[in-house]
Amino acid sequence: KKIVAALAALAVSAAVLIAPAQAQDKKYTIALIPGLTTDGFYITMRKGAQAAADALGVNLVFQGAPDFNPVTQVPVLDAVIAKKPDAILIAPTDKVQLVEPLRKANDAGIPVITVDTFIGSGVYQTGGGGADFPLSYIASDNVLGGEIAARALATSIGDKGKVYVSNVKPGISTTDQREEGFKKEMAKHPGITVLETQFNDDDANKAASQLQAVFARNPDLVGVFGANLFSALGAANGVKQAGQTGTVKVVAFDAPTSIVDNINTGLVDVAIAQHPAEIGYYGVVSAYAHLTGHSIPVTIGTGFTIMNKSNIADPNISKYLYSE
Ligand code: T6T
Repeated sequence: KKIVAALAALAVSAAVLIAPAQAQDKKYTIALIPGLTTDGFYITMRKGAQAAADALGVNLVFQGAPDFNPVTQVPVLDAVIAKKPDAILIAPTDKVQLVEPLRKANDAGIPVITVDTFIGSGVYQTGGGGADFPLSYIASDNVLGGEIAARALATSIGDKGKVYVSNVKPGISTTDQREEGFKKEMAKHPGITVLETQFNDDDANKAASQLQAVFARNPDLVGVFGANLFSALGAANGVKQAGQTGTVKVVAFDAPTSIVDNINTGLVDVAIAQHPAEIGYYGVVSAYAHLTGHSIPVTIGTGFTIMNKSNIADPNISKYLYSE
């Protein structure tokens, strides 16, 4: 009887001990604001974020603008701040223009983590003020990505001839860094001339017409680096429309599913896939770790997968193609 009574008492005290812990179990809401909603890169990032949210019992809100533009992203951010989520993950569409809008979130006590792109210099938590308030930056190494692209293009064109970068617009951390890495590497290839960058505002049609205009001015053009998904798809279409498939080589950043056909037909030589699902997953995990009292790394670097004709059929490679 004594033993039963003791066990019962133990059970009661255990229940008392457990109950407050359960009562504290808060369901966190984490908002993910992409660069834009209709981009396979961010759609894939959302999937990774959702996988982590499901595993951790977090409520994930995905809210973004239809285009990659601070003018449309800032009102979305303001609306998200007004709903007071527990944390914000955001791909800021401009290094400078998103600083003050994001400071509002930080001042309201909402932790900010940037995914894919950064604000300021991308070096956070230095104590230096300015744009260093986000807790963490989770992304690809975009300078390295640009260097990889340059080496691939140099190989494709036999290390000589004229090339250019098809890019989005200045002020975006990712695509600025890709161009920087590309030019840094190309400086080591004296036989290659890098022509003036063409900015397409993330419009594939514009990138296609620019390719044709550059080719008209430079009939000896041998290559182009498309510095993001729409730049690359557009530049590749431009090459096709100019009837230069295989003659003007294309190296693409990003890996939408349509890149498979472009690789198989020889329109695109190499695609550099980022790992957006990984960025989303670790974004949510980091926010959750912070919210539950753990310290988190100030940067998390995610990887690349290099795709070409010889490996694109391999499931270990094709699994990195982006979702639609
Ligand atoms: O390349 C990605 C992303 O990394 C960049 O910041 C913006 O463009 C993409 O979303 C592709 O369209």
